[in-house]
Amino acid sequence: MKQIIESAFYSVYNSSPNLIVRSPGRVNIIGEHTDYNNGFVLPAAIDKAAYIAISLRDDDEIHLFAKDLNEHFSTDIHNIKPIGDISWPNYILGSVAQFQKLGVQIRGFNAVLASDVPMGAGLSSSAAVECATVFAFNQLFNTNIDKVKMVLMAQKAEHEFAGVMCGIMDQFASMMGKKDHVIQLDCQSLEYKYVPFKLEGIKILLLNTNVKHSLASSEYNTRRNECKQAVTWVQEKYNSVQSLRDVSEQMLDELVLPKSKLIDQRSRFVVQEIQRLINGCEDLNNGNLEALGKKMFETHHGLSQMYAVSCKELDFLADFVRHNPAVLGARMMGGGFGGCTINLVYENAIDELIASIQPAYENAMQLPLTYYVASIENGTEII
Ligand code: GAF
Repeated sequence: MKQIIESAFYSVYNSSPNLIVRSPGRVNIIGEHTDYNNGFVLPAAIDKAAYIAISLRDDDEIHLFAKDLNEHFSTDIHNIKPIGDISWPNYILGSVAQFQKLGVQIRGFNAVLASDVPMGAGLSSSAAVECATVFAFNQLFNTNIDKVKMVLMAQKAEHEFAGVMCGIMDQFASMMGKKDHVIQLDCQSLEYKYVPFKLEGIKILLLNTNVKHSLASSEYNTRRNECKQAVTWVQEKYNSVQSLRDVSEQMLDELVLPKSKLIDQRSRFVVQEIQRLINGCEDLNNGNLEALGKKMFETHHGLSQMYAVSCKELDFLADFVRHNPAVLGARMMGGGFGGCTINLVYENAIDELIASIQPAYENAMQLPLTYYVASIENGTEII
């Protein structure tokens, strides 16, 4: 990839880049829609990544080229604002804007973006671009910002320029990932620990529905508000409660269920999921992957039936593998309404599984099913 992006840079700008940064996509083993509720998540960076090649200019102009889309975009440093018609420049511009907000005197630059993180697959292709850009700027302008602060800047780029009020998980996983480890992240304190995840004979198999329903970002923001509503109702009696992290199912029985069955279902899923992750981490520490896998299926059920962020394509894939003894666990992953399922599968059974699930899915959904065996890699880095 390094050579490909270097030569693309050369052919567009007729010079070599000062810097190339790689920032990966992510998977999440368990703990979905818990990050913006101050709960825990268990993500990891993977072997699919966004790459940004970049050089500073002597003037104020910004020139961007997205190699995979063969699209150019230009603006200047006095005019950095979200743009409406195409999305990819927003991830870069939103990240650069964070440096301007800090008062860093930035200059114009030329950049080429390339990525093998499939778009719309729920693998955080946008967080990868944001983290790559923030990391590159920190390097180019010697701003010495620590990595967790850079994660927060990348998250702000998504909020302010893409309009998705995402939690911290995706940017954290992309920036902080560590080879063969998952990150057990407390999204309230941002304390984290790396847990080894090198599983003998077991692989992470991603099955891509190849759909991204248009509801995805509007429903995401709606779920956030539904969770907030539940917290507000609980706070009427328990005023020390700050988020769903502090809420129990008894509190929901008492203060949310009587008011709204829908808000109860949404918030109950989150309360259960936070606990499920804590128990799942114990399973992982005890090497009990069967138990962890069962919890992944429970997560899928909750995301589909209670949190209502699944879709028929994701449900098809999770249901298809549910009773397959070679699949320890499976569930939809990420924000929902399309993208991938994550499956923990015995390596020697993958070919057989693909041979049966691919035609079944394509026949039922009239869509292609693609798949990736993901390995866990390091987070954002200069290459
Ligand atoms: C998306 C968001 F970007 C994350 O912050 C997280 O909320 C996830 O959906 C759901 O767990 O990927």
